[in-house]
Amino acid sequence: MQKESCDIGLIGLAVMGQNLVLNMNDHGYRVAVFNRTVSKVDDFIQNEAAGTQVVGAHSIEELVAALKRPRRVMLMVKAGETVDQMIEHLLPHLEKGDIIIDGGNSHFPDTNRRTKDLAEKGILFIGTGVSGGEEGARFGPSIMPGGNPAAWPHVKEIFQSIAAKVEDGSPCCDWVGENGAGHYVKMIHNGIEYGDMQLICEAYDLLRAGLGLSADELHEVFAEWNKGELDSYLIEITSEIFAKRDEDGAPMVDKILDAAGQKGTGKWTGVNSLELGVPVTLIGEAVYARCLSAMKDERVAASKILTGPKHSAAQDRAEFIEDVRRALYCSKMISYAQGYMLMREAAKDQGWKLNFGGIALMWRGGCIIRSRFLGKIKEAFDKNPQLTNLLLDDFFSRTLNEYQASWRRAIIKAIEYGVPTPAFSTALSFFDGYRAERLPANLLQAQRDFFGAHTYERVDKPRGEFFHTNWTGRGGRVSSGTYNV
Ligand code: NBP
Repeated sequence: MQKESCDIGLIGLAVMGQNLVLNMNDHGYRVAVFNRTVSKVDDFIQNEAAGTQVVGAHSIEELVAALKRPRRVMLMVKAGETVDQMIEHLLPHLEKGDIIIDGGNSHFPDTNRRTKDLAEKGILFIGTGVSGGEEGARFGPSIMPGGNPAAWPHVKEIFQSIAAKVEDGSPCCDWVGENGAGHYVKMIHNGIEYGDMQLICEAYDLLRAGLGLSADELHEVFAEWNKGELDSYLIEITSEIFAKRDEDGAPMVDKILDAAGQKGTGKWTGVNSLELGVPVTLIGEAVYARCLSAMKDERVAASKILTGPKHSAAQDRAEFIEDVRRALYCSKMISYAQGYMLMREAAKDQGWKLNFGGIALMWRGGCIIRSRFLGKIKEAFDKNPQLTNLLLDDFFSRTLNEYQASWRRAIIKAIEYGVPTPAFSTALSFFDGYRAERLPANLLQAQRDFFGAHTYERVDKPRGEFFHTNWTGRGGRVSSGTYNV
């Protein structure tokens, strides 16, 4: 192997790593590769990478020696401790100014820590989200890099050339921000992905319950939806899933056990929303829906004991399908608005300057949540970069106001049918809560003050003045602190 001849090194030859390497190779970059199970290096070079200029290395030392300086090494390995171990293995072979890129789904606090620790050693670290699955990695993913800004000029050209491009040719990749900002935005992307998928599943369940649609009919409905406002990768693949048959000719979707898996990014989003006090209810419900689905045996036992309502089919087929479509679209708007609320709060908390329109553009192509709808989010932030909430943008508010009757009808039907629609329902509750001038929290404050002397503010006094009432006549004069956590 010729020394210092490769543009970039990549460690981790599973599905994402292999496809990213081939993508980089297509764009004229010479890539050196290494994998913990070294036999996979030779296997890759002899098969998928045969005829390319990809170079196989049998040790980290060999990989590093093959790289031009400053060296760029990308990790595409399992997130967590593995990334720290790989960094430890790499460090003795690197020198100041070299760049390590973690392209896995790392948790952003880890990326904050790694960026700082490596900067102290003179190594420039990038933590980047990569989305789009196997096909995205191969032909153009969405790439969300953050970390040490000094590293960005060294990887910008490679990343933007291999990334997906939107209609006008803009790459779905730009600098997100310092430290863990890239992985944070990828986490929100994945959380939103959980939400989108759950919404589609609820639409499917409602259409089955209300109209008894067959897989072929569902294929048609989703294909039709994909031609309009809901045009997106997830609606498109859902339509294709309904068309797929098993070997015996039965719809493949009916052969799959209804117990969902998850790898943690949705949960991280939910936990972060609780930590920052932002009501990201839809993603939370989407995570819980997966948890409930996974309790398969318990549900089967419960189904023998707990009964649901009896119901008849929906009366008007076209109207029902349109109600469900609009419920899905409105709920999706709420989910993205909640995701953006969380990003805004995290940016404040972490000192990141996030470009919200730019993030929508990065998600516009290549990634799993890519959709026509993201163009609307980009437009909203282009019109007003200081927009406090997406729901207040003209397009969003107009659509929600116009579609809400359908959205409410769809949820009423779900309740009548006994079909669980946690995401549709929480979205509508959020909408009704967010637009409420007055919520029942006055009573809640009274309760808190009653039992714990937690104090309350009054409608007839300035904000920030706190009062305590001796509700029973038996309390003392001392109240609790007025801090919020
Ligand atoms: P996996 O997440 O399945 O990781 C497999 C790779 O990690 C293999 O190269 C494996 O080496 C290596 N690895 C493991 Br596992 N433990 C290791 C250790 N202790 N030391 C060194 N290497 C180790 O692969 P993937 O699905 O391609 O994903 C790679 C990263 O990209 C992950 O962080 C994932 O979350 C993220 N991601 C995945 C997708 C997707 O659609 N799959 C999309 C976006 C992001 P081995 O061959 O020796 O076992």
